[in-house]
This record gives sequence, C-alpha cells and structure tokens, in this order.
Amino acid sequence: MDQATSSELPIFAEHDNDPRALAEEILKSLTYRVGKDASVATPYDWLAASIKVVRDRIIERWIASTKEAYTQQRKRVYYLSMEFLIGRLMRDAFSNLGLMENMREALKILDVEIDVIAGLEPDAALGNGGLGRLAACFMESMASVDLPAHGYGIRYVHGLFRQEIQDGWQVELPETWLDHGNPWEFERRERSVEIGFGGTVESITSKDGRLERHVWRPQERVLAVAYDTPVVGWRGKRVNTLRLWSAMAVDPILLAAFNAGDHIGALREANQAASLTRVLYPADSHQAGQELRLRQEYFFTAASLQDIVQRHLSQYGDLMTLPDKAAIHLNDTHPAVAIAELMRLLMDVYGIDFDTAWGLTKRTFAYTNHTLLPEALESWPVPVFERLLPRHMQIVYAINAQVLLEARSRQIFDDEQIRRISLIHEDGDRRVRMGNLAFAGSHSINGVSGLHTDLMKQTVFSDLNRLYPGRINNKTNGITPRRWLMQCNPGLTALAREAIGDRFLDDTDALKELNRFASDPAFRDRFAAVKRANKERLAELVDERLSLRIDPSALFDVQIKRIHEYKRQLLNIIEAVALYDQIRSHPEKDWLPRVKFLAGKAAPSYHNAKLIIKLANDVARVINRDPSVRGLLKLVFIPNYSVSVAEIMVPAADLSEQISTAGMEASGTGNMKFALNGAITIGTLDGANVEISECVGEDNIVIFGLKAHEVEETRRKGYEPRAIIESSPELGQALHAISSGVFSPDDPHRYKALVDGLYETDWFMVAADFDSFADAQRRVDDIWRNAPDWHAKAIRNTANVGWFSSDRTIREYDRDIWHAGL
Ligand code: B1N
Repeated sequence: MDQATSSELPIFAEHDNDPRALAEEILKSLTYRVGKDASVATPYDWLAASIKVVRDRIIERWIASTKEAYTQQRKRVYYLSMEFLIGRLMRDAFSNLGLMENMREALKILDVEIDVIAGLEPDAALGNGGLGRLAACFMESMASVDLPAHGYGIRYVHGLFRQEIQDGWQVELPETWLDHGNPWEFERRERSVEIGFGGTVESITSKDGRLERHVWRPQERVLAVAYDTPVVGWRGKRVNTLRLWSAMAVDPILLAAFNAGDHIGALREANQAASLTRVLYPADSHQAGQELRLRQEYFFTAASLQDIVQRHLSQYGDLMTLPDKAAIHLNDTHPAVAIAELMRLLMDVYGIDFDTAWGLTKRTFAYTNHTLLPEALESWPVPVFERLLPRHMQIVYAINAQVLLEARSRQIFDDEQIRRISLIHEDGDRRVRMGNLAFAGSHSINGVSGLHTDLMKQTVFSDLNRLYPGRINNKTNGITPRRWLMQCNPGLTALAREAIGDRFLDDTDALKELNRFASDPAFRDRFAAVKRANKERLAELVDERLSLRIDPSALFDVQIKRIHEYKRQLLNIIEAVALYDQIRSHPEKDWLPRVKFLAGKAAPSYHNAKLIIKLANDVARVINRDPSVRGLLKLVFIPNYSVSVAEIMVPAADLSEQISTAGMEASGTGNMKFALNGAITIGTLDGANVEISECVGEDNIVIFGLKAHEVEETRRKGYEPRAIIESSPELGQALHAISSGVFSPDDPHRYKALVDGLYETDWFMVAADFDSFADAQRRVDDIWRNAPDWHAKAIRNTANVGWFSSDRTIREYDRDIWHAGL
C-alpha cells in the first residue's frame, strides 16, 4: 500500500477503521445525524456524514488532550490572532489521523467520490493572507509537536470576500462559508462572557480618603459566545482547541419595547451587537482605522483574557502563578489591547497593585511583529480609544508614565528619542501606538525572518530596543508540511517515501536524503512526471474556470499572493509585456513556451492594487489572442485566490515569483511552500528568501535586484526613476505600450497615472530592478532549456527546505519564548 496503513498510526482501538466498517458508520451517520436516507442524500449530506464520523475519533483525543494538560499541570500557550486562515479541514483530519485511504475506499463502497465531496467543503477564510495562514499552520504544528495550546480569534460570519473578475475588474462579493452549517464547530454557550464598551470610570476611595480601586462602568455590554473547533495534530497525537468568539446581544430582545408594540425596535440592539463579528476587515498590511475594528480587537481580546484567567484560577486559585502556567502570544498588535486588559483585571478586579500587575503582565505576554510598513502600524486616536475604553486609556497612560520614567532615568536618550519611545504619538493628533504598547508589555518581541528582525532593531523599535535590550529575537516563519506537501502533493510524497523511506513524514529535515537523487536520471524523470501530473491538474482547472487551453509542457511561472504594490505584481506584468514585444520582434529566436499565472485579492479600497488586476487581465486578453506569439507566452489571472486554489497551484509551479522590493516583505510563506514542492525561486533578497537561498544554495535559486540596504541608500541619495527608464529601452517600450493604451483601447488613458507614478516616484523601485529582473528571467530560460539540470535544481529545493517546517518554528518559540516544556 502506498499510503500509511492505519496500523502504523495510533488509532483508538474501539473504532474499526476497516473500509467496510467505516462505510457502515458513514451510512449510520447519514441517517441519524444528518437525517437523510442514502437514496435522497445530496453530496453535502455525504460530506456532513463523513466529517461527523471522523469527528467522533477526534473528540475522544480532544478530551484526552485537555485532561492531560490539566492533570499534568502543563503550561498552556494562548495564541491570540485576529485572523485564522484555515481553509478546508476534512482532508487535514483524514490525513493526520491516517484515515485517508480507508475513507476513500469506504466512500467508494457507498458510490461517493471523496474528491467530489471534499471539493464542496467551504474554505474557512477567516484571514487575509500570510499572517492568518501562519496562525493556522501554527495551530496545526502546536498540536503536532504536542504543545497544549488554544487559539483565540473571531468567528466572522463573512470571511474574506469572494473575488469575481468582471470585464477584467475585481468585484467583491460576500463570502458565506456558514451557509451549509459548520460540522467542525461546537457552540459553548456556557463559556459566554460579557464585554463592555464606553461608559465611565469610578474611583472608589476608602473612609480615610485613600484611593482604593477603579471601577469601570461600561455603557454598553455585548455577549461573547465561544465556538470551539478541534485542531488535530499529525498522527492524531494531540487535539487542541481553536476558540472563536461570536457577538450576541445580552438581551436578545428588548421586552419593554416589544410589549409596547415596537417589534423592530426591540430587535435593533440585538442586531447591532451581532454586527460586531459579522465581517473580516479585508485590508492586508494596512491599518483599517475604523472604530468597529477597534471594537472587534477589544471584543475578542477581552473575551479570551476572561477565559484564560478563569481557567487559571479554577485550576490554580492564584494569579501570581499566571506567567508560569500561561504564555499569551500576540499575533501582531491587533490584540495588543490585551496588555491593558490584563492590567485592568489584575488591578481592578483582583486588587493587585500596579507594580506587581505590570511584572506579571510582562512575564505573560510575547508579541510578534509582522510588518514594518508604516501604513500598517496600528495607532488609535486618543479620543476614540478613550471613549470606547476609558479605563484602558488610563492604564495606557500609567504604563507610559512608567516606561518614560525608566527611559529618562537611563540618561541615554535625547528628547526626540523619548518622543519615539512614548506609547502616545504627540505631533498633531494624539494617538495610542499599539506597537509600543505591545513592546513595553512583553518579555519577547520577535520578527518573522532574519532580515526583518534586523530591520526591526534598526528602524521602528531601535529606541525601545536600546531601552529594553535583549527582548527582540527572530523566529523565521514556517509552513505545515502536512497540508503543504503531504496533502497537496500526494504524488511527490509517495515518490519521496519510495526513495528515502518515511522518516521525513515526522521530520522534514530528513528530506535532505533526496539530495543524492538529484543526479539520478531515473529519479529525475519520475520527479518530472509528478510535476507534469500536477500541471495537468492545474491546466484542467484553468480550462474549467476560464475556458482557456494551456500547454502543460510550458514553463509554469507563478505569482500568487495579495495584490500589493510592494509585492510588485506590476514588475512581473511589465516584464511579460517586454517579453511579448521581444517575441514579436524576434520571432526567429529560440523562445520557450511559458505560462505566467497570477492570482490574488486586492483590498476593496486599494485603488492601484485593483488597477493592477485590471492591467493583468487587459494584458492577458491581448497576449493570449495574438497569433504572432504562437502560444509561446500566455498570461492567466485565476480569480478568487484562496487556500484551496493555492493547494492546486503550488504543486504545479515550476517557477516561484518572490519579487518584493527588498526590505518590505517581512518574511513571506508562499516562498517556502513553492520551494518545498520543487519550484525554483526567482526572487529578491527579501524576507525569508534570504534564508531559502542559504538553505538551497545559490546555484538552485535565481536572485536579482537591489538588496535592502541598497534600496535604503538609493532612496537617501535621491532616486530618479525617469533616468533609469530612459536608459532601458525594453522598459521604456513596455511602459509606453501600457500608458498609450495598447492593452486598453477602450480607455487608452486607463494606465497613464499608474505609469506616470513610476516615472515620478516609483516608491517600490520597479524601474531600478527591471533590467536585473529581465536578465534573471533569461537565466531561468537557460536553466529550463536543460531539463535534467532544471529537475536536479528542483529536487534540491525540495530536499533542502525541510527547515521551514512550522514544527521547527514552534519548537523555537517554545524554547526561547513560551517555555511550555517541549
Ligand atoms: O505576515 C506574514 C509574512 O510572511 C508577510 O511577509 C507579512 O506581510 C504578513 C494588518 C497584516 N504583515 N502584516 C500583515 C495583516 C492584516 C492586517 O490587518 C497587517 N500581514 C503580514 C506572516 O508573518
């Protein structure tokens, strides 16, 4: 048998996992839990019935894991994140429990095709991009390495919008992932907690006039209801909990109003409360800024903290041991108000003095920074913060007083530096700086790649790093190899198992043993055949969705990620236009067939990002229809990019485009997924590309462009993109074609402002890197021309990126930050 047999994996003895027994169980589940007869069951019913069968096995382990953490008095990790981009869960559960092949057979007995029902499961898209997907990979890894952990977040009714492309433009439609119910979640009404907003703060003084306590009297209250989803680790070792909060009115209906005949009015408040968790903000790496967002942040943070404190007290009875038994991790600053909230609970509810509370808080919290982009650094206007969270505002001032006192007493900071350390930004409007709050209240602050962490120390946090040295550390991101190799690429997984055995399934570093096969022609052929099959599957998807035929033997060049100017999809498209020009002017040259794939969503309010999507579609329409290109170049924009789409595109890629302006992409994680699946990277020395290059070796990656310090220097000296464009005929011609309407004859000026922006400002240095990028692409062509060499390099990519497993990342977090005892 190709796949792991069930006997290799620890499955509960009381369950019979033989396909026949499973088939019977699915049928029973269909009857008694879905309430349908097989003769009328829809594919959705079969999906629900199958999930419930595997869910039973998960629940038992879930209970056992929870008990184990309790009885062993283990320290728990609490991962607070505004986003969890989990995707589909059924395949993950089958695969991690070693049930994949048996479930496939069981369903076959019932005349149900597993791939058909698996395709119906909605993607839980409760996140925008890398940050949310990282949280999902971490949840899976924490369970896999046997770390007791709880994820806390928001149960958005509408996850990230569905993208349609209409006439080449992005159109956003609401995502309705809960339409058919969600068999993975368990509502826990008994864990509901009340969350307050607004109101006033009362100072209670004792008879002798001493200030005793502050009491916050919120004006509004909303109920936070917990929904739990089990998270199964590899081989079902441990099952952890993802607890997502949903908002509900404290009073579902205002009886007085209802009885007075105002039936609609009686429901208004309930509707308002529930709207709090209705929708995910669709801005990636950009501060949303609206009050509703701050409400969401406080809502889920406060609910989670009440839950954590309550769990700790019921087990240990004393909050002095909180830092020994709980590590609370802030996934960026979105939950950073947690620091003020824990201080409030400790002081106002449990009567602990400020200094003791501050010590406990710092020992409990750790914070990960995910971006240095100024527009993404969160800060809230003091008036908004104060109105919504009056007590927290006082606490932030008290913390700030403490921090500034420490800074002044060090006598190494001038006034400007003190101003930068302050939690309150004071020029113009006064704002609460959430990054500074998170830094001050945490014992550990980490970046997500080596380069990013260095830049953090040199830029946004340089003063705080001098004040509190040693807090900043690096934890290079990772990806779960279960979803991003074993599940999405069963062909490559089977081939690797045959070649090097099963050790890599538990330890991705063992993939290194594949290195010796890079020079083995028979193995290369088989590796190439796996890639070919994956490319055929993607070609089918393109044909189905876009009615476009593409040749699976062409080089598949893939750039999939959020659309953002710093990620430079524009550089890629301009290069495609230049190549198109070249092919037409030199038809005699030995061009290689290439298909360029783009996919990704733009924030609905991000004008240039949406224009770049339109440009991609405009250019695609012209190139794909032009007979003079003879099919040598195709451009495909795949709509509605999602985790599930990535699971098909990543294994099918030959070339991975990681071309951000150096210094701007904190890490990237798509870069790791592609390399693991045997794509060669064309990229800048940005984020984790630097470390990928170190792991695979510079012969197995194509690096181009300015380095981070060069970008900095170029800007400092005064960057002049116009001069660069004028000295590069290829770039000049391509830009001229775009701005003069060659690709937009219906609206010739559509791209004029976009192109003018490149001549005048070009903040992301597209022009500066263009020639270097185009040269790098021709180097790619040269490697591609030599197929055995290409495949050898591709194999070396898979073999040498095992280090990017999120299991490794999580072990480092535990070793250096959480100390939960792995
Ligand atoms: O986090 C990923 C990194 O791999 C990416 O390089 C980084 O861009 C991404 C505000 C963000 N940084 N900041 C965000 C997301 C949503 C939001 O509302 C900021 N996302 C990243 C994982 O480390």
